[in-house]
Amino acid sequence: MKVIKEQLQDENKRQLTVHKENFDFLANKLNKAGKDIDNLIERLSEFQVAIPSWALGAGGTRFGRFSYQGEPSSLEQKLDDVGILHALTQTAGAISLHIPWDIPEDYDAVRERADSHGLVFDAVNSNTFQDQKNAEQSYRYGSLSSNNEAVREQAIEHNIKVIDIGKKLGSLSLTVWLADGSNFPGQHNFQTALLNTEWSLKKIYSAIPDDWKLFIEYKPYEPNFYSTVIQDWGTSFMLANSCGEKAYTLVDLGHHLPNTNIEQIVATLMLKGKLGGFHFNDSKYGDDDSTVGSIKPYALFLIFNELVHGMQNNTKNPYPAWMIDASHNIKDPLEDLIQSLEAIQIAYAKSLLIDRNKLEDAQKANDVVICQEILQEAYRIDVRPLLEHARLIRNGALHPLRTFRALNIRKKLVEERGSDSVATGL
Ligand SMILES: [Mn+2]
Repeated sequence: MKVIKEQLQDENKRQLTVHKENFDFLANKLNKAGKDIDNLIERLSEFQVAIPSWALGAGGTRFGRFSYQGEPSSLEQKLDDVGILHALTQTAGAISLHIPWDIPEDYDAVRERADSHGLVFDAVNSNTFQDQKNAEQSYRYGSLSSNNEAVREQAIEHNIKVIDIGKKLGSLSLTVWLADGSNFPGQHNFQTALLNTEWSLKKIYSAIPDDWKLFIEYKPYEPNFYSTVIQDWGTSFMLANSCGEKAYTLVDLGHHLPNTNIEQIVATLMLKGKLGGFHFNDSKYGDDDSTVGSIKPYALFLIFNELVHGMQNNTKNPYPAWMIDASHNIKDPLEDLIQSLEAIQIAYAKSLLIDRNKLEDAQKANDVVICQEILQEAYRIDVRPLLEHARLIRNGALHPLRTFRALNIRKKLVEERGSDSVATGL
């Protein structure tokens, strides 16, 4: 299914007068403060965030899963869902596939379908945290880190197959999230597990095409509860350096222990040119994968402050690959993603409004109070009319969530797919 352009425009017309009032008020204020509105709008329009195929169905917990009606049960339907998000928000122009959950049967058809929605294929994600049917080796005790070479070889082969699938779709990166670790003290020889992982990653790296990037994700715990082999950014950074210049660290917001200063990690990695990818979500306790900005929007803004600084100053660092890695358990998955996309754009827009020259002066003068004032001045501006404007000029929805509901999109998806369709892979 597709969002009908005319219906979307009708909705926009109804909301246009209020938008114009709000936009003019804000634009006037920002103009007076010397901000370049056109440039801001352009930056917001350019900012595209990939949607992972696994976020389109309701997520579960280890206690159970409550399906959401009308979930996409094929790769084609997943593309349609991201197409709907992109039509409304104009900021979800890419999809990130998970292999083996999303292996295309007909590559031409899948590429065409994506193209018809204006979507490109972002990073492909491998899976060595589950055993696949008829697999010779089990990942029960690890994959890339396994002390059994046959297990490592199988996991490496899988990653190389994922690269091949990605090549056929036009992806330009592979993300490796390694669940390997140990559950009890003494289970792992930490050094052996790390050396085995390095050995495996180097083999995968040698299959990475020249115009591709390898992203290495880290996470402190879960699914293993005593140790994780790639537990933190330092370990990921070390492994990326040991693989080579096409390997980078990937920061997932949920993959930190509570109160970790993620903005500082971002700054350090960008300074060293090694922040390759970024996964958005939010959390209260652990890797909760909650809606972006739902718990700690100010922390997200501070992270964006460093991302913007890095994008402006660290020319060695590539433009990061942005993705939402959230999956909620009770909300409509598409509404949840619309809320996440909005939160990301809000944090980005606010961080673009930080007066960086003034901040630098205040930092040099050690004027701690003014440093805080400058950040909070930007944070307190309601930037939503800028987001609306950026969507409007790209023929998106002024208000994506309201439009999603006004056009009864979920109801139509249920009619089309049935009330018991379940997203594949979940
Ligand atoms: Mn992630």
